[in-house]
Amino acid sequence: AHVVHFQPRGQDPVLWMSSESRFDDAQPIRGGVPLCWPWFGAHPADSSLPQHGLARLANWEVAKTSQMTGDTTELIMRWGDSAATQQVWPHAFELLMRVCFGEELTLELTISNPGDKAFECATALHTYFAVENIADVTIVGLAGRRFMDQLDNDTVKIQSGSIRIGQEVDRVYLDTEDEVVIEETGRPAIHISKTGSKSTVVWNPWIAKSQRMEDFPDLGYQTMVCVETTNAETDTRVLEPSQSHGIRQLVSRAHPYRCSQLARRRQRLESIKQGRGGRQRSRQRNSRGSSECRTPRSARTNIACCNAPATLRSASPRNSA
Ligand code: TA6
Repeated sequence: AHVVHFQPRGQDPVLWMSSESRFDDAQPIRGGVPLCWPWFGAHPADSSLPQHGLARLANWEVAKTSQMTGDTTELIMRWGDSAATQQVWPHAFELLMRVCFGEELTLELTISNPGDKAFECATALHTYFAVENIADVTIVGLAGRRFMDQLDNDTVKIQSGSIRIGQEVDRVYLDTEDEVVIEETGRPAIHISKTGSKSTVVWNPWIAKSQRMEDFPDLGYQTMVCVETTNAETDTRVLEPSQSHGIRQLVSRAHPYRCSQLARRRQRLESIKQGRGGRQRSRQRNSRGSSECRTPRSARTNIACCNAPATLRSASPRNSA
């Protein structure tokens, strides 16, 4: 149940995929949206177990496909416990992954406990976003939030303002249900909203770690950033028998049509200013104080946003969808 690609028609891919990723049963796929469950990072007690849990290496089955209204396609994948999983993680469970590909990408993981004892789990929709140049990126929405700095012994710090990335960053932001926006100069912003999650991870491996990962191009850090919707660290969830928990991430991108309009208007203003010392007009700015490309609802309905069929892989090369 690993989304490997999402590209609205006429736009650049929204998700990043390593050109050196493997697509075999032994390795996780490097890019798209890996599913981390039932633990995040290294296993708390046994470092020999797979990093980020079992879900992203498992074979899921297609439970349902349907064409919804407009251009949206729904896919539901299922995975449950087995003798093999019980050996590693001794609990009954069922996971349903619902993905909707349309003008926006919706990922919704529902975790259920059909067993007779409670379990605690961590989850991450470990999403790799594609950017043109990380140097031009600003991540907005986490100002003032506390975060655990995974590169500094999990020291808890406070985010001052927006996030710019000029080195390795590996942070778990805590107590946040905020929408996060990936802004990039001259490109449509990517909006990431969520439910069922109070922690958000921001990761970029930068140079040295990129070179250490054999399925990651040495310069790959320049064109990606992970913003992950998670239940991690202090946000893990306990499911009592018969309980379920849903974690959901909605990814939308301002339509480039609107962005190019704004860019043209900005250029005209600049040339007027330079040419005739023109009146300084207030620039269109959103509430966060930075200009943003957001397609107004009306513009969206006027522009065909047919989406190229995204590709989803059920974590097994044999039955990629
Ligand atoms: O989400 C950030 C992180 O936990 C980093 O520490 C880094 O390890 C990344 O995940 C990728 O992990 P992976 O196991 O996919 O190489």
